[in-house]
Amino acid sequence: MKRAVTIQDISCFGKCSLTVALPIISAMGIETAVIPTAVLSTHTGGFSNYTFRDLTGDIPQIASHWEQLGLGFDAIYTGYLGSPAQVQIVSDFIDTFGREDNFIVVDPVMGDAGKLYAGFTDELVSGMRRLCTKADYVIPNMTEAAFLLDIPYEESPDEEHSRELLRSLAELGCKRPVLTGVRRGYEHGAVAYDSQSGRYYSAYCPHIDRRFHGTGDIFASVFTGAVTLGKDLGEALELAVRFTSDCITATLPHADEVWYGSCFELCLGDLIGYLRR
Ligand code: PXL
Repeated sequence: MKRAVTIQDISCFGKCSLTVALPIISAMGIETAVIPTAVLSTHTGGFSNYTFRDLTGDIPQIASHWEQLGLGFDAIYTGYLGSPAQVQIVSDFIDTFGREDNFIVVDPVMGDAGKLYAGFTDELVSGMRRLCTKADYVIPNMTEAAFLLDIPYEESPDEEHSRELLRSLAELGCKRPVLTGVRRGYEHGAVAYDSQSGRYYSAYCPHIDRRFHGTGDIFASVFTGAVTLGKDLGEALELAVRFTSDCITATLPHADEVWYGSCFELCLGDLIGYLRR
């Protein structure tokens, strides 16, 4: 059985980060270990007065216990990290547990719609930029790509411009950047670039003009699961775009009630079905 570890926060209410990654990667038939980086009462998008318990100090202790146990992982997937110090500790974790035959996925979770999430600073952006150079796959949205590249945010670039962004991300040291939120006419999707082979990949689905919280985490979780199962970059991209689109579609009838996340639970059966085909 394949084994992944995902390192990100638990938002106790509001579906994102670990409460999305753990069920999705597990449903894909992969043993999923977790390192919670912080416990929040809710995610930070649209809520105020949320609690935030920082667990940075626990990460090296968990890592050292796992080292004593001789544990290894086929994939290491990092998401929302709450402080520059935490980014550094996660980077150390990658140094310890990264191997020739496993791979690292960094989702540089920092913002959306052109803005950084609450509490995020330039220092965190610089830390994330360094972390990305350790990854085999980096999965920014357009906002995160703009901050990583230090260029103005552009909402939905076309495929040609998004290829330029991919090449710039590769120049920063991201081996295989995957960019989400790309438009092609009435379609919406993601593009990717393998800087070693020089090949580009893209996958699209019909555009739905609604945003739901946590869809980036859904995309990154499915993508990570797919590459952990041995799918190639193109197949992983297709599956992640398709499942994220399924989740958005399933959420539309409930859109007014569920501004805190998308109804991915309704689609997990289909995800398992896609993998059996
Ligand atoms: O979905 C990304 C995310 C993860 N974790 C926390 C967040 C967000 C986005 O707002 O606030 C705590």
